[in-house]
Amino acid sequence: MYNLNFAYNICSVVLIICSLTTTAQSDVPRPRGVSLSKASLYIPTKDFTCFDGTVTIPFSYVNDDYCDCFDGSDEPGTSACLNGVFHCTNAGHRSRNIPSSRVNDGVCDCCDGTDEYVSNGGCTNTCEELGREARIEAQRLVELHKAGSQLRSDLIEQGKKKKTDMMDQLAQLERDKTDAESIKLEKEELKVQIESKENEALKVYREADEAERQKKIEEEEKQNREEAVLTFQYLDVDKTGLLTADELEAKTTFDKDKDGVVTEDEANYFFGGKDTIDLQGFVTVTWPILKPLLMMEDGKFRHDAVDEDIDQEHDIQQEEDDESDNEKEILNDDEQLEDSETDEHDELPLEDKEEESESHTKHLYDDETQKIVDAASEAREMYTQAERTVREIDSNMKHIKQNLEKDYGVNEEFATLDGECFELEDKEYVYKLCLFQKATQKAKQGGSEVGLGSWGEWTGEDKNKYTIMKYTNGIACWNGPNRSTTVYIQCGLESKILSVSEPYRCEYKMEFSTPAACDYTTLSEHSSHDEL
Ligand code: MAN
Repeated sequence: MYNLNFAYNICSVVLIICSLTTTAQSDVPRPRGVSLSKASLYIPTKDFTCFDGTVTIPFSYVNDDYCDCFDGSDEPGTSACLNGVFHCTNAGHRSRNIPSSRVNDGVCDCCDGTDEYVSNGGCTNTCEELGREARIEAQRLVELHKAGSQLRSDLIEQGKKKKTDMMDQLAQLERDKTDAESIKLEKEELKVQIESKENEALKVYREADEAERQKKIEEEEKQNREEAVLTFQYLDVDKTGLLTADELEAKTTFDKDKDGVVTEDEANYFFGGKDTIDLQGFVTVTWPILKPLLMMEDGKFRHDAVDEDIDQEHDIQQEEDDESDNEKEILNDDEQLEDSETDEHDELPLEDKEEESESHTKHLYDDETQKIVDAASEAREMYTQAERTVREIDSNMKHIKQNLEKDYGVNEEFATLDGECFELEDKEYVYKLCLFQKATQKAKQGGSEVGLGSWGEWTGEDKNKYTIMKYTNGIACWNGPNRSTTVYIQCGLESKILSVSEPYRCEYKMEFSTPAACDYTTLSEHSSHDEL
């Protein structure tokens, strides 16, 4: 509706003059419903050829209330053809074409009432009045455009300056980038050199670390085996060197289904499918399955529970068993194991551990190595900084290039509005338009901002290109398309949102006024041209 309004407004000056011309020439004889421009195609002394050239008929067939032409051109003043066009002269106002099917339909479409000639449809001629209003509106627009044109000129000047500044900045950034890249290269070379030295200097420390790591692994393996052996000896009640299902009977850890009985099948599971298992088998087959179970039972994934579990059973057995001394020894050994494990499992948070090991290794370097390590850290830091500088320059350049590519109007009149944000509240929402960036909506009762679209393009037609902006790809509508916003731009002395509506779900419409749209020259060009 607005774009029509806009075209209407812009052209109203033209049309007022047109209507004057029409009045002056309205006496030219022509069939009813024919415009002045088409009058020469209807010559009463000649046959009439339909506009599409398909049929030629005697002139008397024109407006005889029978449709002879496929294009309806023989019946401009009747409703006989579905596709005909009736021209209202509308003297005093702007002339108008309506579908000829509306002729004599009882509705006054032309302000001069000529479309309702049979009954005269009770139509009164309102053209003078409407024309007067239109002339006042046209005058208002002329005044508005005049008043806004100085502001527009300022915006053009600022816009052009903004573009030139951006180009200068880009040129400067290009120079900066060349420098920054050579610095980066230099820092990289330094880093590579010193890192190679560092690598060499740390070799001996790395080897020592690796040896220490290996040693630790071996110790752990040894300790694990010892634990396994102690557990085996403890479970091997009859000291035959072979574990049997009977020996596991009272040990709840092996009672997988927790039914209170350790069956042969359950024992076999721990014996790798066999009826018995010897120490070697226990260490390699049983212990890897058993240990995690014992740790889990404990709830800490530690060995303590095994021991407690086994200790309890052990206590019971002690009363029955004569070999209690031996078991006491095992218990003592277990306690020792527990102690050493507790130390080991006293976990520090990972970061602390890393810090600890870092500072630990730091202090281990000899002075010369430490100097090299410090120099390498510094070189790495310098390189990272140089790299960051290049990245920052790249990102600035990208941003400026994007802006330089934006269409800010024929004279850059919209350039200064880029990034300017305007708000308008209705009952439910606060709408925000950041020109050439995005449109958003925020519910007054709370919640986050909803994107109604990002800057897309100008979509006005031809001369009116810079009257419609499209913002697309907003947040997806529930079961619908992505939200989008169409902004209709008109001349106004102030840049602001005039109205917001949602004519279709998730398709928003904003009316926006700005002096940037006060193109007085176009307006006066129209009027002077039409006056002629
Ligand atoms: C929100 C708002 C409305 C929109 C609905 C669609 O409530 O963005 O503008 O119509 O979602 O579900």
